[in-house]
Order: sequence, then structure tokens, then C-alpha cells
Amino acid sequence: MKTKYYKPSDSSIAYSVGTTLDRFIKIKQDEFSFASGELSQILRDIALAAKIVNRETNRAGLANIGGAFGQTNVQGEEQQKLDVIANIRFTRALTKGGEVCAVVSEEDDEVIDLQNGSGKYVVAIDPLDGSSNIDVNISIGTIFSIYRRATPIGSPIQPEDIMQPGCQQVAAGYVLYGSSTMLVYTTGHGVNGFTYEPSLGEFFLSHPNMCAPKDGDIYSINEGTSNLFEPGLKKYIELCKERQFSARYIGSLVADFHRNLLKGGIYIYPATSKSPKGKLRLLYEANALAFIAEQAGGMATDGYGRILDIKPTSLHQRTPLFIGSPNMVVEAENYLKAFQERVVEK
Ligand code: AFP
Repeated sequence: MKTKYYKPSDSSIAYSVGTTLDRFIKIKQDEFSFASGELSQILRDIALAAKIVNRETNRAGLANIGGAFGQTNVQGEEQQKLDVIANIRFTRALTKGGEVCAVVSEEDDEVIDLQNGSGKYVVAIDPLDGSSNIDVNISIGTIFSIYRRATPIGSPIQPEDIMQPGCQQVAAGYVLYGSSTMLVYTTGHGVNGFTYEPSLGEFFLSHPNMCAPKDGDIYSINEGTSNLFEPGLKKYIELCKERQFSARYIGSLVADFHRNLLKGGIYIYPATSKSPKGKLRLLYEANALAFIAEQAGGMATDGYGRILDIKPTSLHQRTPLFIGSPNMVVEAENYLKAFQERVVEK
């Protein structure tokens, strides 16, 4: 039999289309000390569900899947139809994948036990964040955290499997359904971003080794409640204005976070006198983004301490969030603490 070596063609038709998410995951699989392909499979399952949600999101105006579902979730927030669709899609993908034993979702009051005796992992997910933006065609996102279960495989799910601090995450990521759809994730070895190519149905590596600028000039906060902010935060926002920083806030955490990660800035969802724990959820919003921020050289705190060190005490626990460029987060935190001290000293 005659053989010949493969020689890539010089023709433009043979240009590389880039690295697919699948291939990238496979290449990087060896980075996990406990790697055996399961974590890679979960990432693939999430990517598959993201493609479906992306398709549904793009048809939202046409397919009668916009608008409210007619029920509220455990947060008391009105569920949108796409919230429900996304929740089903991600849960289904994680169930079929077979690597996950339990899912915590913003849309479900309780932990979903997948009854999977061989599942080593727990996933916390906000299937569709910023869903009040769906009907007005503004970017929305999915946020996910992956943990290894703490108790032996095959035994009943225990609270300690679920209530793990963010520093125990083995992977985390988000999907941004924006002007293009992106999946960004970390497994604790830097952060990489992939852009969806709809005609090929694949995510391609587009943002390798993402790094948060040390400093920035964008601040993202809903100032509508500024009269309820802590005094230190009011001062910090004044400072941002004195420096003529840009205010950018669209009310979709993933989109606001992503912008600041690329351009340099701080996203703040603070405690207020009305909501001392803020609005965002620790387990399936703050933790994932905090892990990504830190892996990209950024920072995430609740204004007084590291997000990833918070030990959760309840499933849908809320936390204030200060996240983004490290110099900005440190400065904001210093304002909060300095002013608080002054108040205490009087
Ligand atoms: P929805 O999913 O209800 O739209 O909430 C989105 C969100 O959790 C987060 O994505 C935003 O940053 C934040 O709430 C916006 O909240 P405010 O409307 O209070 O600014």
C-alpha cells in the first residue's frame, strides 16, 4: 500500500477555522490533577445547552416564548418563559451527561437530586440571568459553577456537597448571549473565551488567556437606589464622577461583568439599607464570576472580604458584589471600610 504524508494546502479554502471548544477542552484536560474526562464532559454538556438556549433566545420575538411564564421563582421574581426553557435545557443536558449528581438552580427552590449514583460533581447555575432584558432585546447570560461533591460518590446528597465556599470550585463560566454569543470559562488555569459560529454550530477560541486590566475608568452600578447606599460607597461613586469615569450599566450581570473584564472597570451590586445583603446570589452568580475575575487577575469582594471565602449558609443566599479591575475594587473597599471606621469611632 502506498502512503503519503499529509501536507496542508496553501489554498485559502484550507485556512484554519480555529480551535473549537471541544478540541480546546480535550487539549487542556491534562491540567486537572484528578482529570478523567468527567469535568470536560460537563463543560461540553453546558456548551450544548447554551447552543440551544442561544437558538431560542434569537427567536424570542418570533416564537411566542418572550414574556412572563406566569409564576414567580423562589426569589419572588417573575419567571420569564425563557427562564423556564433555559432551566429545563441546562438541567436536562447535565442529567444526560451523567457526571453530575446535583444541581442548584436559581429557578428551583430546592436542590435537584439527579439520582445519579456515579456523579462526582455538583453544578450551581443561573440558567438565564438578566431575563427582564429578554423582551427588549438586550444581552443576557448564563452563569455556572462546578464543584466536586464532598461526600462519597453514590451516597445520598448532603448539605456539605452543596454548601461549599467558592474557593472550592473546580470550574466556572458564563455564556453571554449578546451581539455575538460567547462562552467564557476557567478551570483554575486562566480564563479563555469562545465565540459561537452559528453557521458551523461551534464555539471557537476567540479570547485566549483573558486578563483583567489592573485599573479602569468604567463603573457599573444601579444608582437609582443611591440614597440607600452606605456612606463609603456614596463617597466612592462621587470619586468616580470627579474622575469623569464612564457610567455603564445595562442590568445584565454577565454583560456588565464581561465589558469590564475586557475594558477595565468595576461592577457593584451593593448592600443597601433596604437590602443589606444586596440582590445577587452567592452560589450561582457571585462565586462563578469571582473565580473567573481572580483567574483573570481581577478581584471580587462583598465590600469587606473575598467572595470566594464566604461559607454559604443557605441555598439562595444573597451577597453584595464588588468585582472587576483589582485597583478599583481595592479602592472601593477602602472607602467602605474607612467610612465605616469613622462612623464607629464617633
Ligand atoms: P433579572 O434576571 O431579574 O433581570 O435580574 C438580573 C440581575 O440579577 C443581574 O443580572 C443584574 O445585574 C441585576 O439583577 C440588576 O438588578 P437591578 O435592576 O436592581 O439593577
